[in-house]
Amino acid sequence: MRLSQYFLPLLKETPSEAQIASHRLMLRAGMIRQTAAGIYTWLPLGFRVLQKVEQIVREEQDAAGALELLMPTLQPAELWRESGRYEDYGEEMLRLKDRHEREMLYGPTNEELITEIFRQAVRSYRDLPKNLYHIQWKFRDEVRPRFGVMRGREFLMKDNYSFDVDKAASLVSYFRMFKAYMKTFKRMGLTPIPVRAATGPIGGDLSHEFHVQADTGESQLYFDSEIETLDENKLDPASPTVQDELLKWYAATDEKHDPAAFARVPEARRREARGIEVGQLFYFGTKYSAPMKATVAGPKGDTVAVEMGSYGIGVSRLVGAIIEAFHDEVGIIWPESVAPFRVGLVNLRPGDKECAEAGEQLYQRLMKAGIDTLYDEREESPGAKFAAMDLIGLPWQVVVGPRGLKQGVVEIKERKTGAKQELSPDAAVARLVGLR
Ligand code: 5CA
Repeated sequence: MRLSQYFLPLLKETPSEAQIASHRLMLRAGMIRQTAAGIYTWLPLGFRVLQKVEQIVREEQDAAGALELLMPTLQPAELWRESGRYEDYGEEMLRLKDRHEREMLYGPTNEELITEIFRQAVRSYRDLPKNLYHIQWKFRDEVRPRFGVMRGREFLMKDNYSFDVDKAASLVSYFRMFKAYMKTFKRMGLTPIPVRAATGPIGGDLSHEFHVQADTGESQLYFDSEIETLDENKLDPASPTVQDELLKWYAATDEKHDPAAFARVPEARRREARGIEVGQLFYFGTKYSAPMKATVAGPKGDTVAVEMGSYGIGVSRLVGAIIEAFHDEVGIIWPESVAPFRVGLVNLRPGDKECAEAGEQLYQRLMKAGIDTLYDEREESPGAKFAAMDLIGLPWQVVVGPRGLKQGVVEIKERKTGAKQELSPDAAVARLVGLR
């Protein structure tokens, strides 16, 4: 992509409404614009990151055996009356009426709708287990939308729902998601902290939240530092002791915190930190299937309400959380897996014939090698170009300038470390291809 043809409205000044780094940087780097309180437009650069995050989430869901579908954002109120949540959900639910005066709502989550889809189709335990997910916008009329996409009113969530014949099978589905979540967040460069959590309006009696540590996080965490090195590959979701294995390491939100149990963790391993909740798992048994009559014929010819769990990932929140984890005083530092482009190619003198030719050639070769490149060929001062590249945080910068070209070299800079290296254009391309 040529920067002169791109849509990248950078801000020089720090917007006064932004209180945390990720919100500030997303506005300054031209990733988002606020449309209304807690409602954002994703500009091209931000949208590329959102799609990368979404794709990682999707791949790990698919790998765990979940099936993607797409439910609508608008739902009929009757479904929520069946579960009893239409009244319970309160002010956070955005309610509306269509032209026939039918009561509708903008979905804050989808337990009722998926239960409706399931009960229409599945009749026998032989069709279980099933695990269905979608990645769709949600709306929650939060009292205090804040911190940009971190606590929005409209936000993108991956939510899935498992259906099993009994509790034991449902817990296997739960811990399969536990594993998938660990993998998902690690692929984004994050160190997820899974903690035992309260269930809130979703309900149920077993829940874990996954957190990213950040001083600006809204949750208080208490955990054993050993949980930071938890290797999900060693967890067997089908093992009856998997729950106990996880309980070995103390990890809880403040709602579930037990100071006496925490005190038994060796002092050197006790951590108290702030966290950003990027995902949550719920096991809630028959909370929805019983009142909504989502039943199947069981193995003994009896009729059983299916056992369910639901699992959410804050896809749009993750973009903010990743920035909270990876930035410095001048800008964002994208992990490669979610970077909007891998390389920023900076032409210091696009008006100069040699620079123009060398820059164009490099750009073509990088693109041909399948390396997403943002090519800055604008007439701007070098200082402004470097500042823009550091701000938007692409993992690699390649700088073409008249002085280097005289010696047959371009400069490669790694955004994360600031380490610079002079290489011939050939070697530079080979290096960037090889690093992938
Ligand atoms: N039905 C369940 C699981 S599918 C559910 O709704 N869970 S949730 O309430 O925990 O939301 C799932 C994830 O969405 C959260 O972990 C969080 O990362 C994200 N999320 C929740 N509220 C917001 C919000 N206001 N803004 C941005 N992300 C949010």
